[in-house]
Amino acid sequence: MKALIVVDIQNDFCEGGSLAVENAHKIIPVANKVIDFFNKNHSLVVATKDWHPANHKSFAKNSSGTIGEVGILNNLPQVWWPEHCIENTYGSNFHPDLKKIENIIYKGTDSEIDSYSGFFDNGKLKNTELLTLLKNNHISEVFILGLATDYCVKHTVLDALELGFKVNVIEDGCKGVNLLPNDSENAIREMKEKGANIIKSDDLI
Ligand code: VGL
Ligand code: ZN
Repeated sequence: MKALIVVDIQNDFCEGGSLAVENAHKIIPVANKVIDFFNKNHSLVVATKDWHPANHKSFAKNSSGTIGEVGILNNLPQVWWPEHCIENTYGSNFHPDLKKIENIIYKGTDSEIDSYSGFFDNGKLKNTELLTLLKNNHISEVFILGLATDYCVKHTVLDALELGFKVNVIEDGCKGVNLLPNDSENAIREMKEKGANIIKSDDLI
């Protein structure tokens, strides 16, 4: 069985948001088309939400860091981010044009550690409900799109591969942060090298 994983298409990662990804809005019609396709086929659709408490230590201001620079959090390298996706705020809502998704996985809820992957936090200390949901639905193959290519999409894809899923990345359904100009390109290359199929939404539908 196949599932679609829609990663973090939330207001703060879109135009006008506090951690806006360039051209993020361009993936919304792609995401909606693919969501429709999975719904029509009665396949599982699940969305992740980056969901931080206001005191989350990945926020530069909570760790005396500088936005965009790398420090250490919980013994792991940590990019210091602007405040984003604070639980129950406008910024953490899904983009208003995104089709409704019933299954939602929350990540980044522990203030002490960041969580890019939809499966585990960055230290792999705790897991979300995502793997259980996929197992309960007998899923062996996943299709992944969303924001951001170079962080949450990449880490979700790499964990899905390690967990033994067949993984397809819908490239036109992803956009990246690109702190360095080639970050998204490099992320796509790394996902491909580690076994992900890089596809276009038109290949699917
Ligand atoms: C993300 C940076 C910080 C993402 C989340 O969704 O890719 N990036 N938190
Ligand atoms: Zn975050």
